[in-house]
Amino acid sequence: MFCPLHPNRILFLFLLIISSVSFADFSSQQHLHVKKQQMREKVRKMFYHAYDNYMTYAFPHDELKPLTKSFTDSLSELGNLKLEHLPTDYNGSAVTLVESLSSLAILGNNTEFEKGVLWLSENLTFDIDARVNLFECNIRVLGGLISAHLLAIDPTNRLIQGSYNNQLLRLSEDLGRRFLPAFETPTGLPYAWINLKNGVMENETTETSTSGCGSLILEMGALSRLTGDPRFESAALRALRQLWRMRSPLDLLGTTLDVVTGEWLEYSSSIGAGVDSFYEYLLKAYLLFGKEDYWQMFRTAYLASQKYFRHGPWYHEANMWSGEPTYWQLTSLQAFWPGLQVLVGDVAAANASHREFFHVWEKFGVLPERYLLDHQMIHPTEKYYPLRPELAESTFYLYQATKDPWYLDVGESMVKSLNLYTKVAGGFASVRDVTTMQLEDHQHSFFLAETCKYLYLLFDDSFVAKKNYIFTTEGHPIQVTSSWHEKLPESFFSGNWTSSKSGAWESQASALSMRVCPSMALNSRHPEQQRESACHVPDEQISHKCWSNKECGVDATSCRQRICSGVGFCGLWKPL
Ligand code: DMJ
Repeated sequence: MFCPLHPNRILFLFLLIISSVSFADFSSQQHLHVKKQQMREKVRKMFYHAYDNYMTYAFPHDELKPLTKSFTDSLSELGNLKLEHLPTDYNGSAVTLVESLSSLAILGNNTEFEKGVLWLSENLTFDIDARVNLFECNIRVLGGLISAHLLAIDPTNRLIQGSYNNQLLRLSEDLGRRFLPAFETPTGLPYAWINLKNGVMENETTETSTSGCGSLILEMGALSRLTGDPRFESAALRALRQLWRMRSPLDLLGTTLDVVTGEWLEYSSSIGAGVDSFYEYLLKAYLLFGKEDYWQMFRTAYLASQKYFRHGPWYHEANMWSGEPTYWQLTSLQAFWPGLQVLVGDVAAANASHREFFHVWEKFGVLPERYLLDHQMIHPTEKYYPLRPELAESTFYLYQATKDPWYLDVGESMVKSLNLYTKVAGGFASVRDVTTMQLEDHQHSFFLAETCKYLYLLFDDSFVAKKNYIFTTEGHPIQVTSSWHEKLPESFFSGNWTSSKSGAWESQASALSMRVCPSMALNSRHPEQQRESACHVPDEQISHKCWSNKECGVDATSCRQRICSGVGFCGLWKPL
């Protein structure tokens, strides 16, 4: 029997539904809150297990050997330098401590931060007869010191109780000066190796990588701004411009090159090892300094990478001259790319790739260094996982952009794996072979600088909230300030993140997204479905009709140029 409801009953039912919906909402928010809190504590424990063991068994040497509870002086070992080159009384440069400072600040451990700063102020010296890798020393030591200096002088952080007299800045300046002879080449491209005491060594190799000479601008630029000495920024910028001039007509760069002749040595190009942070620094230099130049270079390089490397969610390697695919491999370093894509607002592409990386992580328990995409198998010799941070980093950025709790689950699963497979009594050990989970006696400093930091920030972003930090490639935060930025505060760029709200969907996206792909509608009803790839260029006519190729755009999924068919329609036609 049909029984019409009394209006009061309708009202009552309506209120009941509303309250149960909001109760469900409330309890799921509560659940999220509790989960975040628990996970944050788990990551905090991980950090201190790694840090305390380093301080007990390795400090002041560079890195911890967690299986034998001993140390390695990796700053000078990076790139297989023989230890005989070092003075006998060399005790290391406390690289892991330098790398840990910004993480300690993020964890809110003011006491340990201050202790570390004071110890380094009194004991760290770069006047050592050691040949170091310029790129590694720049991102780990110079970046670590500059970031810690900026955190120490930031009155809102109150990290230092006593007085701080810019000791870390003076150390940074000293180190930066020792870098400068590396740039004295006919091309301005720096040598990959430099002796901290004696400059470039005789018969030094002239071979370097694209990332090696194209990812110095953040640290050296910041150093110039802080000291007033323009030489650091000029040297890094000159190298970057030279590298850019050497790009192919397809806007691709190779992987290795000669700093004296300026010739490419390895033509295969990718977003992974040997090139990765070059892309990252173009974008982040734009975010930090606001120079239009950086944006133009980044945009061109980014679109070329989408066009020639991307295959669905994957990125293969390609020949820089022909654009033809060379190696169909996933490398674990590539996993930073989705994080970078979030910064440009290319969230859909970021999400798709991130899922594939996580799929491989799940398949093995951790991410193998190299995975053959065409054979769906692990690379026969690169089966290791050295506690790399890149997947955690991208997971953090994607969670910031979407607030999709799925990314928290990803983080939880990573934390579980790290504790299960890599935690030992003496710290966290790298995995030598992900198929057997056999361990290796090395805890890289980036585990503290990046892996633990990004996992912590995933569950507790209070440190970054309301502040515009960019993170260097080694995870060291540098705040974006108007005094360093060409456009702030007048420009559109009012923060790293802009919020957009539409119905139930609330998201944050980089303000830059509008620059990459203006057709991305942030306020549409289902933005998660509508977000497009950055490379998308619509056909001129909605009907897709055309007279010539010029009227055709770029396909959003494959990033390939659409062409005009014989009967006058744009499409991804195979050439006849
Ligand atoms: C880090 O030292 C930096 O992120 C670098 O750019 C490449 N990756 C390692 C850690 O995997």
